[in-house]
Amino acid sequence: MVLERLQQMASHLTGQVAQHHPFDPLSTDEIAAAVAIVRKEHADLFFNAVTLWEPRKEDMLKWQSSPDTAPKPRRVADVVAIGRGSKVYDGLVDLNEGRIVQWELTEGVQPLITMEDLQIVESVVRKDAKVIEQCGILGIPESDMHKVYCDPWTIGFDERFGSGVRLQQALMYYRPHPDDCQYTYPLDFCPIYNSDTQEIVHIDIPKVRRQLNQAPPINYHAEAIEKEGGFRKDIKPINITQPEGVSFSIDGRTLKWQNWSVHIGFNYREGIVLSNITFNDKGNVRPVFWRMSLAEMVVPYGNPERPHQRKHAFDLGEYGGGYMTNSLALGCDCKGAIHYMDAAFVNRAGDPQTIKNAICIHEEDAGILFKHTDFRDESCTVTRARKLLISHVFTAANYEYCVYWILHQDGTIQLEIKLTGILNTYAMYPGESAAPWGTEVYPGVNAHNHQHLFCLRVDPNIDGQANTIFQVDAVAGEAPVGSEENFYGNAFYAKKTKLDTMATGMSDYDGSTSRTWEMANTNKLNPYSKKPVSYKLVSREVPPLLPKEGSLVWKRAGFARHAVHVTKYDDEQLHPAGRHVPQTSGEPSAGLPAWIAANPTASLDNTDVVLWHTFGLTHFPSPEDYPVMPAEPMTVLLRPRNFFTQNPCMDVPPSYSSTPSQIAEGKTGIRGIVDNLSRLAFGGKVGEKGGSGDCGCN
Ligand SMILES: *[C@@H]1O[C@H](CO)[C@@H](O)[C@H](O)[C@H]1NC(C)=O
Ligand SMILES: *[C@@H]1O[C@H](CO)[C@@H](O)[C@H](O)[C@H]1NC(C)=O
Ligand SMILES: *[C@@H]1O[C@H](CO)[C@@H](O)[C@H](O)[C@H]1NC(C)=O
Ligand SMILES: *[C@@H]1O[C@H](CO)[C@@H](O)[C@H](O)[C@H]1NC(C)=O
Ligand SMILES: [Cu+2]
Repeated sequence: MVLERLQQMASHLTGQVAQHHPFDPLSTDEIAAAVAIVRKEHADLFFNAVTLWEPRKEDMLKWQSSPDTAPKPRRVADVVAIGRGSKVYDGLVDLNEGRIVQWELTEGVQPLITMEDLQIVESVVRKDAKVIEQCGILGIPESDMHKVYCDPWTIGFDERFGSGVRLQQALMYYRPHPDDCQYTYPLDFCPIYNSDTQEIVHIDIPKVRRQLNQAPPINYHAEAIEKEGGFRKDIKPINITQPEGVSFSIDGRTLKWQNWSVHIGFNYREGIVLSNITFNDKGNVRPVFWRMSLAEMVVPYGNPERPHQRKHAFDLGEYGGGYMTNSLALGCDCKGAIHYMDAAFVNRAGDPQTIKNAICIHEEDAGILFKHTDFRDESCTVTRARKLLISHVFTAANYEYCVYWILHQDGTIQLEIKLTGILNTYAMYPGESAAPWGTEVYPGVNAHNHQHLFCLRVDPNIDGQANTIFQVDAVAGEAPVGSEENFYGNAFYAKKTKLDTMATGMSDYDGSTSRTWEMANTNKLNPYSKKPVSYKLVSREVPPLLPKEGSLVWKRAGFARHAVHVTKYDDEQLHPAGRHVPQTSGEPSAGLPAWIAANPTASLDNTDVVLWHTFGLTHFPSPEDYPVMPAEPMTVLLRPRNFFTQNPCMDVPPSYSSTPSQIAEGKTGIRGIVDNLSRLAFGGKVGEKGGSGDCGCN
């Protein structure tokens, strides 16, 4: 009977499997099938992740070049399951064949903490006698335990407990009223929770106690603002109208827009994954990037008092940027004509789950694309830009991360991340100074210094897989003033340094040389510049990892030691802090440092390489960040350099264009139509202050 059902499911699935593009995330049916196949052989497990095991690049390239004769890469599920006694199983399930192809018990690791793992902790904490006792010491009676909350974090690594048992640390808070912001009322102790036995196994209690904050609540929700005098009334609506719809199309999960083509994937860990990014250059479809994602991040906090050293969440590797993703709403998260994509995951029990509207795709006006006026005669060309955004937003306990992958018409790809949400906070005792490791952002609320360091993984495919990475520095000519080569001393140039082996393929940021990195195809020169076709990584928010060499964070977050690491491509290398991140000791460092150590002499010259870029910001909190932070943006650009033979977007229709001859023949110049280009703000007549004219432009 069971077998029959499985066979039915399998034949139904074979049809399904055939339809998918090999890069598509697993569908809910495929997740259910993978779970059923695992269950057939292994009972009594709960599921941590069932996600697409991406096709091997070699197979994918073969299929791409001869889709009719080469086999289409199979659909394979990458499974992480947890058994009794914190036993971790890593497996692969071939969905085409309906069988397990790999199944291993992995010792000494802990897979990431899911939302379900997190949800349980609060109820356990509230009932725990020792926690109740600690709350009592801070002035919270047992009858108020329902007002006690916790943000369960991964424990990071605590040398007292190691990595054999699955643990979380509960950052404790209090809400006088359910609608109050708990971060105003942090509690000073930190229970440690065992996920396996679902009990509190230890409580870290500071030497100096900090009583419950007595400051009045400060909140940001609408009800609170109404009570504080209400909202400002001087905001007029801005309506976005796209009367003819959008300028992009989507076939399966492949998006086409303005010469770009990109496959949009999604997984529980990285969130959005962009694959097979190509640019149609006058009919010639040119590969640009094979795969791009946010692969990891770490948020180290800078307060040395124990146990705050444990606060350094790897939000992707320890929680999953996909698992924590929000369902997006029109007019709130994105505005205009939107296309959404859902995301499918497994839950603990093995059932498929869907997050509706996890990805938002839309266009926005992007200001001037290019413009030039001939100052002699008012002839002018001005063209407006638009951009296409592929975005998702995830909530990591107190923080929100808004991730925007942006395509531009000039061939640029931009990754913008906005940080918002709420600061992580800690309690203070009377007279305590938060400085220098934190800031008192509200009476009695200490927000610790911290960094947000993101790791962007870029697999370049600049006119092919054989690429080379150069560090580029703007430097003065070496020869001294008065020398023959540099007599006036004004010489400067772009100094290129090849990152040529794994051991030397790393580079720090240097703002003083406007350092950038070039991903180049040295086999192909631009016919004009005679320079290799390339894409340049421009990133200016690149703080060094502040936890010192040899520190716990330095050991665990090896990827963050340098702004750029380059590795030789390996299908297995997706997670720069390791496949299973929670409770790693960093001894030895997993991920990038291990890969480099294993293959130090591997050449990175003119071969298939991957660039890992760590960027972000160092956050010294301030009262303006409280009780909710206005979004702070950060940007990374990937710009074509010597890739095209001219500005690639001159065929975007201009808003206004005239030539000197047309002006000479009487066409109105740009100054003549100035007031006609847009509706003026105050609706008056042309020529008057605040005049209005009909739009003379496109
Ligand atoms: C990558 O995209 C190009 C079109 O832009 C397409 O021809 C090719 O088949 C795609 N490759 C894969 C593996 O989907
Ligand atoms: C603008 O949008 C608002 C809110 O969506 C709507 O109520 C209003 O009618 C719109 N106005 C126009 C002119 O389309
Ligand atoms: C962009 O694509 C269009 C066709 O969609 C083509 O006419 C145009 O030449 C392309 N532009 C560039 C710069 O390749
Ligand atoms: C600009 O607007 C004025 C008044 O509405 C009109 O007389 C003039 O012809 C317009 N110019 C153009 C170039 O459309
Ligand atoms: Cu911050």
